[in-house]
Amino acid sequence: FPMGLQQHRALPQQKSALPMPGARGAHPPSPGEATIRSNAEAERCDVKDRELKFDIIPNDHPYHNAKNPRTVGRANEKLASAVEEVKKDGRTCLVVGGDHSLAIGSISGHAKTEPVIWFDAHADINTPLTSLSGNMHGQPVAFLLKELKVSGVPGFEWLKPCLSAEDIVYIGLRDVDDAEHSLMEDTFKKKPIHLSFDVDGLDPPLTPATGTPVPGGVTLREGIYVAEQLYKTGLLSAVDTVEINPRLGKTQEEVDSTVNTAVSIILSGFGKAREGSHSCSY
Ligand code: HAR
Ligand code: MN
Ligand code: MN
Ligand code: MN
Repeated sequence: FPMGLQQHRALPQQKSALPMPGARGAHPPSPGEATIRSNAEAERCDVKDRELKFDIIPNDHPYHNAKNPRTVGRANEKLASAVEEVKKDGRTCLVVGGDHSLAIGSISGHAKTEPVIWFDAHADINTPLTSLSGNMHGQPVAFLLKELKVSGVPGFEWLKPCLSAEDIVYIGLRDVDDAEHSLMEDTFKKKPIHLSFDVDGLDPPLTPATGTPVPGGVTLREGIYVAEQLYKTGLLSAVDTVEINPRLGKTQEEVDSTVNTAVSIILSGFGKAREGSHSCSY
C-alpha cells in the first residue's frame, strides 16, 4: 500500500528505549537483545538500551502464597524507576523480560493511570491469599488494582496501586482460576454494551455492496466470533449494523452476499450458535 509505506518512510526517527531486566547480573547482550536492537534499528528506531541488574534476596520466605516476594518486589521497584526515566526522556518504553510479574513495576513506572490492555490467556489477578501456585506472575493485576488493596507484602513497601478496574481491558482470557473469577466479578462492574458494527470493517469480498471498502479487513469467522462473544456476555444491549447499501451491489449476487454477511453477524449477536440450526439454549 504505497501511501502507507511512504508515510512510514517519512516518519521522523522513532525513539525507543529498552530497559532489559535480566536476573543473572552483568552479561553481554544476549542474542535476543541483539536481534531486537538490530531489527529495531533497521526500522529507524533510535534505541537506547538499559540493562537492569536485580538482586536475589536470601531467605526470601513466602508471604502467604506469594513466593520470593522480596526479590520480585525489589526488582519491580528498580524497573519502575527505569521505566519512569524512559518516559521522562520522551521515549516509548519497551520492556523485554522474564515473567509477567514485571508488569507491576513497568505499569507503576509508566505514569499513573494509562489504560492497560492485558493480552493474556490468564487474568493474573490472584492475590497472595488466593493464589494456588504461589507464582507471582499469576498476581500482578491484583497488586496494581486500587480496588483489591493488596498490602503488607515484603519487598513491595514502595508500591502504590495505580489502576482502577475501569482502566484495564483483558484480551485472550481462557484459563481463569475459580478465585480469580470471583475477584473479577466483584471488581469489574458489568456495564451494558453497545456494538456499532460497520460492515466495511470486514474484508471487502464479504460485503461488496458497501460504499467505502478497504482491503485487508476482518474475516467472517472473526466478525462472527466478536458478535458471539458479545452475546455471551449477556450485556449486549444495542447493536448498529451500518454501511449496507444494496444499490451499490453490481450484481444480485453481490447484494445477496452483503446482506447474508450482515445477517450472520446480527444473528450471532442475538445468540445464534454456529454449531447448527437448533434453537438457542443459552
Ligand atoms: N492462574 C494461575 C496462577 O495464578 C496461572 C498463572 C499463569 N501464569 C502466567 N500468567 N503465565 O500469565 O498460578
Ligand atoms: Mn500473564
Ligand atoms: Mn499468561
Ligand atoms: Mn464506514
